[in-house]
Formats: sequence, C-alpha cells, structure tokens
Amino acid sequence: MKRVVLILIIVIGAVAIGIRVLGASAKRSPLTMASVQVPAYQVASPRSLHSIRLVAAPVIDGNLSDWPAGESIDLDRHTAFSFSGYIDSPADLSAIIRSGWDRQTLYFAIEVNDDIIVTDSEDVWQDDGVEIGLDGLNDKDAWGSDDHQYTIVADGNTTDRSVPITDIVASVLPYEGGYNVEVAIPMSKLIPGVPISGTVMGFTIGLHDDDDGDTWDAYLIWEGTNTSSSPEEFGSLIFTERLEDRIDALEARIIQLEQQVQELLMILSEFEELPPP
Ligand SMILES: [Ca+2]
Ligand SMILES: [Ca+2]
Ligand SMILES: [Ca+2]
Ligand SMILES: [Ca+2]
Repeated sequence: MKRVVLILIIVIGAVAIGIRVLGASAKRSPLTMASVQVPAYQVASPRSLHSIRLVAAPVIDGNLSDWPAGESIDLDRHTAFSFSGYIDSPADLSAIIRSGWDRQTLYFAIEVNDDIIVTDSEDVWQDDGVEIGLDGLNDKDAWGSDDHQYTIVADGNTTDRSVPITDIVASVLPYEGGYNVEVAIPMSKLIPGVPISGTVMGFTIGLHDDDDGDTWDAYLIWEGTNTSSSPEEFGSLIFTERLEDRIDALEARIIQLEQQVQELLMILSEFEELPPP
C-alpha cells in the first residue's frame, strides 16, 4: 500500500515539474489574444470576436472592473454593418463589447455611450438598449432552441425575442454619458454539453437609441440586417483559452492532488501505528 502511494507521489511530482517548466516557458513568451491560432475553416467572414475563457466568474453587477483585458468590438455608425436613423456623434450612440466564457456560462461586458437615456416605451425595441443575437449551434438556422435575441433595456428589463425572461442574469449600471451592461447566459441555452477552446457560435449585437421618447431614433447592428431571424448574416463568436490560464488551472489541480496525497499518507501512518489484530 505504502509503495503504491510513493509511486503516486513520484508520478504527480513529475507531472507537476513538467507543467511548471511549461508554465515558465509560457510566461517567458506570453500568448496574446492576437496570437491564438484558430483553424482557418472556423474563421468565418464577416467579422468575429474572440470570447476568452475566464478563470474567475465576473460578478454580474454592471461594474466591469472585474473583467480582464481582452479583445473588444468598437461599435458605432462607422463600424456597424447596418445603420438606421440619425446619430450625431459617438457620444450619442456607440459601444465597446467584450465576451468571456467558462464551462457553464457565456458572459458579455458592454459599455454603451448614450448621452440621453430614455426608457419610456412598452416595447423593448423602442427604447435605449442592447440586443445580443446568438446562433448557439452556428447552424445558420434561426428557430432552434439554440437561437436567441436577448434584449437588455437601459432600465434592466430583459427579454428573449421580446418575451420577458428570468433565465439569464443581466445587470445595467447607468453613469453620466451612458450605461454598462453585464450579462451571464447559461451555456445550456446555447449548446448541449460544455464548450471547448475553438467552439464557434453565430453572433451579432444591436444598439437602439431613443433620445426623445416614443419609438427609437437610431439603430446599429454590428453584423447582419437584424438580430433575430438571419443568422446567416451574423458574425462569429470564437471561444479561446490563453495558454497561461490553462497552465494556472493545471497547477491549481496539482496542488490539490498533492494535498490529497498528504492526507492519504497521514491515514496510512495511523494504520501502521495500530497493533496487529
Ligand atoms: Ca462585474
Ligand atoms: Ca441555430
Ligand atoms: Ca438615448
Ligand atoms: Ca421609447
């Protein structure tokens, strides 16, 4: 028994050393998001956003300081694929969008510039707000259980295809000149099982601006002509994982295993001290 435990310790030690050597090498040449390699067939045109694997889940409170730096979309009237209405400047309507993921959840952090926030209407699409269009299976079909048009209005109202929902978590934090939106969407709404680095979803994002009440004044869509029924026009959300984050997670697991081995050794030594039956 003791021999088996000793062999286990040697194996775990060897793995730990190997991982730490890998980790040191990764830290010498940090991998940036731009250097993440994605198979060519997965990089669809039109545009894509890399969703980064988050080591710690963000608190969904509208405060985005708990997000790591990462790739983002700058959405304004010049970068939008579709643009309707009147926008006089980026302060009137624009946004910066980031995304993150873990095994259970897809996250978005959205900073919206909007100098006059109005939420006076019954229909969510007539007020200031954000629309997230997702084709979870990336099958270009709009009407499966993987397909959603999530709207988060500047007052916090949340809908899926205009129907009020409570099965995603969204928080809006207004500030002078705009509002932050932080969203957590259960992965089970999008795909069966868990995502991996390299998973691709169809994705676009829309922004409505209302400055004077009643219906909207301007509407921007990042990719496509609507956020609900034409996923073949969407951009892509590409799931990525930084090497240094993967190594940190493995190192944490090794430390856990080392502690478990210590506990086993303690139990073994207690047995050895018992008198023979
Ligand atoms: Ca937060
Ligand atoms: Ca679909
Ligand atoms: Ca507005
Ligand atoms: Ca309105």
